[in-house]
Amino acid sequence: MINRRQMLALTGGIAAVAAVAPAFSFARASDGFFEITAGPAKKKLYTDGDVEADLWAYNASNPGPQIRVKAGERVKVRLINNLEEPTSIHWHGIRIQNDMDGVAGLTQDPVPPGGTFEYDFVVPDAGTYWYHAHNRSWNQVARGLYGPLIVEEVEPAFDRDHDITVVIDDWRLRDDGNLDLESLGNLMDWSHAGRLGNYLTVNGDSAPVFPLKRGEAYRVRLINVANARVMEIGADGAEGSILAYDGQTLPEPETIPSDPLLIGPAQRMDLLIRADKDFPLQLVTRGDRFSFVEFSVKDNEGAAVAEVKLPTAGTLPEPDLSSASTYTLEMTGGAMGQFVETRYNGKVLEGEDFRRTGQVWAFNGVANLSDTPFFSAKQGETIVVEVRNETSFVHAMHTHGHHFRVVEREGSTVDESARWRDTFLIGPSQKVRIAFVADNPGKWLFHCHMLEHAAAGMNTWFEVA
Ligand SMILES: [Cu+2]
Repeated sequence: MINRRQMLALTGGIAAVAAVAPAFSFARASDGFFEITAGPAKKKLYTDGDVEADLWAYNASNPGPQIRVKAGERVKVRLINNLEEPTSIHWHGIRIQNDMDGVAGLTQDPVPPGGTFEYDFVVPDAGTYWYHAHNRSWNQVARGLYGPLIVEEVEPAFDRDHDITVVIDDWRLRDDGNLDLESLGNLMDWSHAGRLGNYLTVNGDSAPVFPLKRGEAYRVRLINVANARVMEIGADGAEGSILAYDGQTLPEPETIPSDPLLIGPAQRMDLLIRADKDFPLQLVTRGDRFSFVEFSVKDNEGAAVAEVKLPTAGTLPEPDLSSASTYTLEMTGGAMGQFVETRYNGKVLEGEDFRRTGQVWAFNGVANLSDTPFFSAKQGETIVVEVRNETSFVHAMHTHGHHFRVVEREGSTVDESARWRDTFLIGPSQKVRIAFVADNPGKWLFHCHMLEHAAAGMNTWFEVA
């Protein structure tokens, strides 16, 4: 097997080919539904590999077709399942109507092979989102079942030529360039940091180059679709600011810090970039830096540089901490974790049960979903969840149907108070408190977005009446 250093090093050589933001196309059926077919597809990922990789893809494309709509519009998608196993689509970060959330086993039945499902929902907030398979997602997302979902402002702040989507994935490939399927489901990955890849792509390509015009302002939408990799991204040379986290625009842009940008699995970050000279984005890992995308600056031939009107922040209901109901979530399990009695499907796990069931993590002593919710909220109630990570690993916790504020992060001096998020990172032994208004009725998943951790127990759900 190619080791991580060799493979990541491959992305160090920037491709000579200029890649513009890919044009995505859709078949729209006569009844107005976009059709998305999940099925097998081939694509060469590893440029020096011998073979095309056998992927699972939406409309035979990796990433899946880019869905672009405007805030307040309806999205109608007919999912057609041409896979060999059941599937569903989750619309990550959308404050969506519950029965359209796409969580197989909680908000809908999985769509069987040969079956279809019609998603029909309104997107309330402009921002950067994505969609992905939500049945056996540790397997289906790893094979390529995801795509960007971009909700434009009603009056877009940037035109299409100045709005760049950067979908970043890490794949685990074999020497010949095909997917390493044998390692899927490996309990070693499940009980450690999740299934990390050894090869990065951007919009399904190796190290693409995006041309920019000198001095002009661009929005760059970064989306981490990796199963488990927390990406530390060096953006030295990028002059600009952070406009949004997880799809929600900040009231005031933040300056891009000199430290690498930290983007966990499923998280997004929108940057405002204005460049005078070429610069790469680099993955920082174990002290090394690997360029995985380059922005190449061209003269704008004396044309006037357009003024930018910044996007404005949305209006989410602000949590009222004085009246909040507080719940505690203890995360336990995994390698090097303290042993805690764990129940799965109502039964205490012991001995060989862990290996047999693959349930090696737990929330409050329960692995995966139980019949009763973690908590039940009244609609409009402010909820505070105090999450205590009693494990030896970092996690990426995701709430469905709601964005939240991080109101306390143990040991941190970073001011996160202006940010809304749908996914937060929590370090080993760290305590984080989040707060949100439970305003969206239904049954909502709350889970680790390191997909192996979720499959191995880090899943719970809450109910809003
Ligand atoms: Cu995790």
